[in-house]
Amino acid sequence: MAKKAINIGLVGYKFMGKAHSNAYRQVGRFFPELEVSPVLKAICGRDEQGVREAADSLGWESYETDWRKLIARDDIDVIDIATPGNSHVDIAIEAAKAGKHVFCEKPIATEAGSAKRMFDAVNSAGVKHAVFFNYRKAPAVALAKQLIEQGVIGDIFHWRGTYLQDWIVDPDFPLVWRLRKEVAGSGSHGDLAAHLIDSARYLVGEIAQVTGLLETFIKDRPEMASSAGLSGEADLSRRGKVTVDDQSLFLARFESGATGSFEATRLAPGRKNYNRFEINGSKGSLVFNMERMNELEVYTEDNAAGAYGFRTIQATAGNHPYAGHYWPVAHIIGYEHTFINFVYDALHAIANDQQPSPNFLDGYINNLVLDAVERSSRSGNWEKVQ
Ligand code: SOE
Repeated sequence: MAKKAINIGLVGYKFMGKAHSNAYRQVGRFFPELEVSPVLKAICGRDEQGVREAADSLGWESYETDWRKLIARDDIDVIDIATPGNSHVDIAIEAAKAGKHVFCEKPIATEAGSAKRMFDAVNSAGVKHAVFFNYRKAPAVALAKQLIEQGVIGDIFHWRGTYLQDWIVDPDFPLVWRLRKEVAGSGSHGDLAAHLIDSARYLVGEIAQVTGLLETFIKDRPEMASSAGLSGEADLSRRGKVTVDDQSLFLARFESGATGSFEATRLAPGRKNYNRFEINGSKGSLVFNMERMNELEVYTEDNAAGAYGFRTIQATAGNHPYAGHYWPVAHIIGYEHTFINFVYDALHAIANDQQPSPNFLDGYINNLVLDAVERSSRSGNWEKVQ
């Protein structure tokens, strides 16, 4: 019997637009049990030539150059927001008012006030909503969650998260949108520490208070001549002030009593997408590193005497989350599969009239933590996560 179609309208066609498009195209092939069939109905972007080429290359039936027109179409069921951060709130609120389900890239907003308005809008419209904290959907991270829930590492003492990149260590790398506060809201903080906060909330629990700093080391950069995603062509004749952090560094107390350290930076030469966490508990430890995304390192005290040490689990077997949908054990999967897994979970939830997870409440709490750290970086004090 033909599956019910669910028509997607995607706003944004660059890096995340490409990752999301691939996920909608592939999800039915790897998750045949998904009750609905996503249709790549329309992709939207301001630059007509760019979005037309994207529609062709990414497999969309049509394209729009105005997101309001996309939202007004009655052949769209889900609006997926994959644009820079400052545009999320207006698109999400209009989409919710039009009765569309709303998916949105992380962080959902540039500050918690807008995130709250987005959460209220989807709630009052009674639509489903999801935020693309995709690392929860890596098999090794979902396995870590299962092991913690089974009590394998006991009660958690410490969370230690680091998200290190190095793509702007060149002082002549231009002021792309991720480096402009009015567009991105913050630098490494909202872009990378947001992921650490989400993983910590998913695996350890809610964060009660934080103290930290945001630092900008390279204070000015060339203006942009042209840009796409993480790359950008510099106009070396014009330099502008950098308005976002290069590094975010903070401590946290969890409501559980556990403590945490978080570091995000884009100035760590050699670290390309080093999203790593270590969790220490009363009976063992877990380590994940996105640069080795199929592996989970597990240490438990019950190793045979003398044979102690971290074990490296290949989270690619049929009994590991998501992994059985792809290839035989140890044939490994990649970054794009975290988005396919995400889209499966979100559309499966909608098909069963459930809220996806993570959703705009997770997005709102994430922005509350981000804002608390920003307050602390100004006050020098511990700040509560309101
Ligand atoms: C750039 O820092 C980036 O693409 C982030 O924006 C993504 O959220 C992260 O998953 C990979 O790095």
